[in-house]
Amino acid sequence: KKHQSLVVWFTGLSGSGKSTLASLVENELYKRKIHTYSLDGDNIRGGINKGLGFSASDREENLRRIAEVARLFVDAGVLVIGAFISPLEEDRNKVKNIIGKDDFIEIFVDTSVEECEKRDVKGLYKKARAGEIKNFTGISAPYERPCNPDIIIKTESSSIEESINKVINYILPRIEL
Ligand code: GGZ
Repeated sequence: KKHQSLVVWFTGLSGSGKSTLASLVENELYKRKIHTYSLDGDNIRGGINKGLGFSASDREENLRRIAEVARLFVDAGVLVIGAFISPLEEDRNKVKNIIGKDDFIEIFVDTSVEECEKRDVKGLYKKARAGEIKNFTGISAPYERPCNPDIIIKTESSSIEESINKVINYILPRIEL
């Protein structure tokens, strides 16, 4: 069965390039008149999940609620793009089960912690190293590489165009046009 609505889920470290990719992919889908909505830390952690932090249990609850919201959007016929670190395989599997495995595409943005730390766009790695941010993924909290992602994007060795094409070419045949 083909769907117009499903969830395209980007997982990877802070600074891996998830949000950048997500927004470029959304642009491409927009050009093709596909109705999308992006969920990310900015519109989730500041609102519905205000009050949740970065302990393992807060991350689990963060992701559970996001999955429930994403499911509602899918029911409403919208293609959801999610960009969350979602560091644990178990939590990602729970997300997948809430959304439904047939409506879930997992994209691993595989950028090494060394590279993310070198980029350090927001200065968070520096703060994490200094102990000013606790439980920081990749430094003082775990990131488990996905066991079986649908797509792996290596931002250190592929161009942004290549990466976008890889995602778009995977999505398009899976949605009704
Ligand atoms: C990881 C943190 C932390 C800690 C604040 N660990 O690069 P950013 O800044 O803009 O995106 C990161 C965002 C991660 O939120 P998620 O909801 O995606 O995380 S999870 O899926 O694990 O629930 C980062 C910022 O929040 N941030 N503290 N300790 N990232």
